[in-house]
Amino acid sequence: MMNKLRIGIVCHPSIGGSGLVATQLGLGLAKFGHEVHIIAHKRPFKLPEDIENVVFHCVDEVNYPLFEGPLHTYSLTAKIVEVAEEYQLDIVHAHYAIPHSLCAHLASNIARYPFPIVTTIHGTDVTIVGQDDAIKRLNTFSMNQSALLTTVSEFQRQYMLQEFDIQQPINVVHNFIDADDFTPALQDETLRATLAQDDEKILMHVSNFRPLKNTSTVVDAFSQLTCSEPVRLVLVGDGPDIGKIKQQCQQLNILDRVTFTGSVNKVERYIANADCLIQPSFRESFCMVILEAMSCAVPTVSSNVDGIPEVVDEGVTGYSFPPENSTSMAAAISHILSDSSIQQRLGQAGRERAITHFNCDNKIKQYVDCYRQTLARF
Ligand code: GMT
Repeated sequence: MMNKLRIGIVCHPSIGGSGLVATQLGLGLAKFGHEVHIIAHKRPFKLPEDIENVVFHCVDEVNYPLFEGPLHTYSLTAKIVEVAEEYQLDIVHAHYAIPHSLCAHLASNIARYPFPIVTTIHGTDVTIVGQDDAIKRLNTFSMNQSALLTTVSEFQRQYMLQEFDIQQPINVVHNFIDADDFTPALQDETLRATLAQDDEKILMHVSNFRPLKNTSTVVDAFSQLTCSEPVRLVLVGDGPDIGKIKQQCQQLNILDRVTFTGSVNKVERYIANADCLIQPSFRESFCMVILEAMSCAVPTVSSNVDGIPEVVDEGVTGYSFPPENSTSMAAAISHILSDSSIQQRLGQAGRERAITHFNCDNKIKQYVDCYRQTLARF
């Protein structure tokens, strides 16, 4: 290996795409021999203990009755300063502009020696939160203070260039998947039996049930299926819209054909047992769940917004439509579930695409190139 890098990774630890990608990146970098320091408010849900070359640094809360709430951003900044100085970090990689990149910038100014910052934009930080005028200024500032920006799709790169006055280079590094973790080999009759009857096909949706995931369209499409075989809708995850979804199912009188799993830890075990996945999001810079399904050889029916067309191969790994078009989604799902050879062909093509286009090791090497490029210019 060329010289080892000492990399700080700042991320959201909760269940969600950006934290997952940041954690997988940290583990991959460590596997290649780099020293990785993950800095977050709690241990990321996918970060095991005792991994060689990985140290987790928990940000302590600063709480005092004078303040309205805990001082998250200051305590994060202080922790980045402490870790950067103690371990002599070469670089800090912030996942999300606000607040992580801004905190890293502040930390670099406070630390005894400055370090360069790479910021990855995952989508929500600039497309949704970033639309607030005040936050937009902070986003623009923190992105321009980064030595290099990366983002997870070409769509997202174009969006950043159009919406923000960006002065720094933006590299696209698509998200990636470990095809040994997300594999059809995880199909498991015992788990499947807890989700559906033996004779039922499984249509699955996985999300955090926020409004942008458009979960009412999942239920609409399910209620319009025309397959001859029985189909069960399995909803994996939890979030603000789950109550509305239960009501919608009740009104349509289909509640007895829907399974709600709530939040799960090993989502791959569930996805591997699906016959088709539906993700009709209104916004999605990439959509990790679609890639996870492809890797498990599960065909996908999704919206065709933002970065999704870069993930799927239309008509080859699945089908995509405008987010409101539940009728076409229902027709595509019925087509897939009515013929197991179609299901298998699309699923297999998805797995091949996941392995060839979104290979974990290749993307990690791309990130290492980004770090070296940055250090050469710093
Ligand atoms: O979409 C979410 O609800 C979670 C969000 C996040 O910030 O973790 O996901 C964003 O980052 C993921 C990882 O890069 C992408 O796969 C998601 O498409 C992106 N979400 C949006 O753009 C809405």
